[in-house]
Amino acid sequence: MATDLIKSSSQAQSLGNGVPLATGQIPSVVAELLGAISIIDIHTHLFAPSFGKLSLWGIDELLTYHYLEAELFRSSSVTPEHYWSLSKPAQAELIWKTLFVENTPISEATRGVIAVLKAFGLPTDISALGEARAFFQSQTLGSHMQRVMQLAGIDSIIMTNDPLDPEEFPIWLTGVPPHSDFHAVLRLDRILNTWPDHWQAVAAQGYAVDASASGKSVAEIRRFLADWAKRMSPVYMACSLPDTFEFPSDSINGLLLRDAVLPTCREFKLPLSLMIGVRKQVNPRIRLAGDAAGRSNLRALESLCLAFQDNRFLVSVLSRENQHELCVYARKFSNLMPFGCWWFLNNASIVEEITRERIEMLGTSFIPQHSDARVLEQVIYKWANTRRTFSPILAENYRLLSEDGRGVTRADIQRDLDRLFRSNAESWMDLRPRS
Ligand code: RAT
Ligand code: ZN
Repeated sequence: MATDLIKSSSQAQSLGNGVPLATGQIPSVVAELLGAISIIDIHTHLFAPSFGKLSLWGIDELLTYHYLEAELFRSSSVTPEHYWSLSKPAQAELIWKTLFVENTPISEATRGVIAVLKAFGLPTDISALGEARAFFQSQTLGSHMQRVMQLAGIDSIIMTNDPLDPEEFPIWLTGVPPHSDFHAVLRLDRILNTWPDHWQAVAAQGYAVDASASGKSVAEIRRFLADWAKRMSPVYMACSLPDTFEFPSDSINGLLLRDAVLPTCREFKLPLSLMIGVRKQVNPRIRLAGDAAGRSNLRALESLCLAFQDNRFLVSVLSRENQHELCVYARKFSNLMPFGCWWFLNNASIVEEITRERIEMLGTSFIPQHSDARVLEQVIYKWANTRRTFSPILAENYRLLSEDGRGVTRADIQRDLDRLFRSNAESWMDLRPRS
């Protein structure tokens, strides 16, 4: 054992792992190690292949991503109603023509499609759609998925699984075979946010609940959550919450959170992911693209972290204005793990700002990013963008540290990247393959 340690430390020395880097070397070493690390993607909307048509991939799905649909309606006179009446290939063609042919694809979401085409060696010019379609049609999902994950530099994909989604829950009831790269998450939005619209779906699964969550409903919802936790083996439970979220609260949301969700998380030793600040359907005409963002009062989060110290909270906030407060709360509560630059924040300029303040305030004790991918190949561009934005920020912090008197080694950088992109997630979630 001792000899092994001596051997590995001398190997490290000979690889330069233990020698402080010259400040000029730091950026390239950070870029190299960040390029090589295999990342755990802690929040996506992707599905393992066994979920069949819920697993989205290919050029038509990429082009009809709701981030691009929102952009379509800004650059085309097509009405949402007409757009929704089209077939998926026709929708994809309209978005291609509008955003990629008639306009230059310089937005984050349009550039992403270009980066995916390039990653597969496909043309990116105006005539590319036909060739891209032929390419994706010739792929088989299993091997294509492996290639995509390798190109993205990720090895674990954490899904979003809704036990009340009419298309998804029957698949779980027939049995989902474990997949070594995919992990489940028990998503609670329909239960916590829109109980009056969904209690009947819970009742239809055999639980004695009512519209106002009264009487034995809470106990029954706990039984529902426990049954689904056993069925899915989730790595955490999750809910997105409006900017108006309050806690404590006498609302159904507050009651179910306190008396059903948090106790079940404790029972199954699961963190709860709260994604706070979404304003759902401010423009329902554009469907999934119709949600917006709002600043939240994070005193609600303070109350949760303080009152439930045996629960762990993975938290992302959608408003730029809430980011600094989130870091402050993470400094107060070790049961709070900030994660990701969510949705409208996942743009280089904002990611840069958020990441800088997180490093300055939290060191490496946060999870910098998740992809939120809905279409498989999106992980390629989203993680490339994260690496591209993150690398100079980390290098800059190491340069400052070196100048302040503490040399930085390759081993330091490797350890920090491991923590940020892997072990912070691994220590909060059980990512062992389920049997
Ligand atoms: O980023 C998105 O795709 C959003 O539509 C949401 O799905 C969000 O990420 C969420 O998980 O609620
Ligand atoms: Zn999401």
